[in-house]
Amino acid sequence: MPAVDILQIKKNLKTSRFGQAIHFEPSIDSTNNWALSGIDFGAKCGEVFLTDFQTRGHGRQDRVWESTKGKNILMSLIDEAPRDSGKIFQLTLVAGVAFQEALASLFPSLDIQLKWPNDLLVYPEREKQVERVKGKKLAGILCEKHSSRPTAVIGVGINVNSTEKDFSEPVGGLAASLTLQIGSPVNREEVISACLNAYEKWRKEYDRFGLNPIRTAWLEKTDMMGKKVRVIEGEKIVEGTVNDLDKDGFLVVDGKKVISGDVIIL
Ligand code: BT5
Repeated sequence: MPAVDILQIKKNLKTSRFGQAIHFEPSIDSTNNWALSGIDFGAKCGEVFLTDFQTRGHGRQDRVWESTKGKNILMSLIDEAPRDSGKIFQLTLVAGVAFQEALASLFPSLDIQLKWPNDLLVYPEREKQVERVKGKKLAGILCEKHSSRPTAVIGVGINVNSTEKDFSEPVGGLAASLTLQIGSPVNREEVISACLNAYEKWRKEYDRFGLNPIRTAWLEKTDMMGKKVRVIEGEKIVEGTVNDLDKDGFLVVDGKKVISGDVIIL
């Protein structure tokens, strides 16, 4: 696969901010780490960090994010952190809504749904379903705050051209890629431009009106509501039914707010 083509990404950008500066390295430890340290060297909001391969790509709690060289999207954006540091997590929801919208508009045949707090899942086409099957993880978002500045980094890993043999044993059964769903190779640059365009649009919406419109869009792009789930928050494991996404962006399960953790749809 050729390296990601920055000029091709820029050709389709409609943003005034996100992606106006794009940095690319063929290999890096993690684009989130790279963007966070870039801030120390003067990198500004809107700058984008892309790579073809990560040696220490990570998810939450330092879990490994795997990706075969040159096949997928590994991208981090620098953004202003909300003034209230407790709300940084809300940027994960902004990004989720934006990236779901971008992917759903490029690939209208796919059923792509948000899973709280940071996943995009893809389900087999509805028509083909005999009974409800589990969604597979197409993308994961990791939002991290800079240690001393009011700046955040939004990282996203999107499985674009990975095939089944590219995934490791435990991840393979739970992961999906665009090419596996569509059945043909997918242009990464087009997906990146669409994601940046959508992120800028939804970020402006969040700036103007707060979480409310994001919450409404998020609820339209998820099928978690009413589902039975298992929530794992550290040592605590509870099962219940998802009732809502509350006004602050927390999941509500059996009337109780879930602040963080892993949610398994049962
Ligand atoms: C996430 O974490 O889903 C956030 C992943 C963010 C990755 C991006 S890549 C660019 C940027 N730079 C970084 O270093 N990170 C960001 P979490 O919810 O903790 O999920 C992690 C779990 O997803 C792992 O423990 C695996 O089970 C699974 N996983 C790992 N690689 C995967 C893949 N390629 N596709 C689907 N699932 C995967």
